[in-house]
Amino acid sequence: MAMAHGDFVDPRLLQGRLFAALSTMFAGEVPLYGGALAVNEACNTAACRLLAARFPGLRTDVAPAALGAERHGAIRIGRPDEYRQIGRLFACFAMEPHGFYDMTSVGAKRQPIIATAFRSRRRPEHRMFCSLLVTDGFPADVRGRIEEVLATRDVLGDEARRLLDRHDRNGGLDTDEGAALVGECVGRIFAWTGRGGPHELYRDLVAADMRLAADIACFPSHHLNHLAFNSLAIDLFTAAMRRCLAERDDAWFRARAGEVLAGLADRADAALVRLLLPGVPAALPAGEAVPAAVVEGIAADLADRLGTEPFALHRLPHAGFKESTEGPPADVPVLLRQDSYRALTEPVSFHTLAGETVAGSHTARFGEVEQRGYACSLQGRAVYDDCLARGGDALAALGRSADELFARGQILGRYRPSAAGLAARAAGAVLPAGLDRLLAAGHVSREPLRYEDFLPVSAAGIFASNLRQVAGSAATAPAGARTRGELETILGRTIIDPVAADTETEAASIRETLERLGIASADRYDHPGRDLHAPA
Ligand code: OOG
Ligand code: NI
Repeated sequence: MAMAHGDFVDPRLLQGRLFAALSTMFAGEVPLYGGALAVNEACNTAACRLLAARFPGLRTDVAPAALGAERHGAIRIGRPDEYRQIGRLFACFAMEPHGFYDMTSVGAKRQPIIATAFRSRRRPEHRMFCSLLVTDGFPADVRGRIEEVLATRDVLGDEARRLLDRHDRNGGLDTDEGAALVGECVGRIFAWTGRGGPHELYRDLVAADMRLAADIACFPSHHLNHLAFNSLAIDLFTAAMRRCLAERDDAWFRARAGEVLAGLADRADAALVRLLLPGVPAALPAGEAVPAAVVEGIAADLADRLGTEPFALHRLPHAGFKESTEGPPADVPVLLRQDSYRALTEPVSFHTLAGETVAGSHTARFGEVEQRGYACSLQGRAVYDDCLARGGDALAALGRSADELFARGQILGRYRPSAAGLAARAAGAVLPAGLDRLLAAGHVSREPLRYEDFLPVSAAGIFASNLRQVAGSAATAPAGARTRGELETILGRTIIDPVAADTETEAASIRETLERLGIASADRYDHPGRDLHAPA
């Protein structure tokens, strides 16, 4: 669509173009990424067939974002001023910093970085997790060498700098400028160059188990280290990847796929279907038990498909699949679950300080998949974090379904007056006070919010697994707690607190619901999650 000069291109449109271009770029750089994407599509299709069998008549073709285009990437940055520029860059794509992640203090798998993730506030189908190296726990000489190398590079380049200035001056970019900026992103800023150096520093950092610092300081771009996509059934994807990478055989996969799909059929209530397929209508067709033969048929069709040549991913360079899935277990549908194939060892042409070329390799870029769950309330999140800290066995304290999680005050939701509630109000009926009673009487409905952010402990697990780095070594010792304020100063703007934002979304929806039902005392509602210690 042509635009008159001076008209701005919609930054959300530009965001879609950026991530489509990044996906094409990454598939070109890493063949295994394209292969894994195809595996994910096959698995999501099987999950949709299962859901359509569970709710006959359900249309599963209404949520293209959930089914295919949702992505998050990650980059790692060396200098604070680079980090600030990247914040300005993502603002051109309507992506704002959400959440502060201090990875210097996440226990055994800690890493010397702090981070935020850029995304849109509403409909955040694209995200970029941006890490900043913090070197103050490093030995002074190492730190000096890293800073010296970082000081000389120019990742952004003149053209992107010019476009950012124009964006900030004019309040937007026109179509050509937007296309040019996307071109700089995939052609330069986030691209893998296959070049690195100085080799002396790289060698010493890797020898000192400081691979993350090497990945940042010894390469000329903020190269995308992974681009994760969205799974509707992550255990199915994981099993499929093990099969396609020839870690497991066809018979194993058939049995495992049947098991995963049967579990999904058991757990798929209306809230879960709407979580997985955000576009489907709120009123679902009546559910039916899915016969075992149907589940087996779907699993068999998927297995047949994965047995064909395009899915023979073991023929591509790869380093196997990660040993365990990060996040809550399969039957606790909160926050997010993530898994990945391990980082590939890729050839790099290093330069030395004397300007010679040395052939070497680097192991950092990997492939990730994720499945998102419900957004936790502060209380729910505290239960989850507590479980992690204690080794995970207390997860029984978290509900297994949206109803259970709401009843325990562990997730957040969006409330609406129902048609029946509005009709009762119009007829002059006196409605019961209290959300619980309004919900029970069918005057109000609610739907869980989706978790749209990241988990520091999971992220640390992903880092550690892919860098093959036994973190927590002296080299990465934290130099004291880091703060969100520190990163906000670097960015020159505030970082949105996602839990606070979701909590406010819930509160606002409750206020509006009560108002529309003519219940005035909006500030005195009995919030269903107020009593933390309510029995399950
Ligand atoms: C980022 C790791 C964080 C996630 O999904 O938690 C992340 C990195 O490895 O640079 O992407
Ligand atoms: Ni990730």
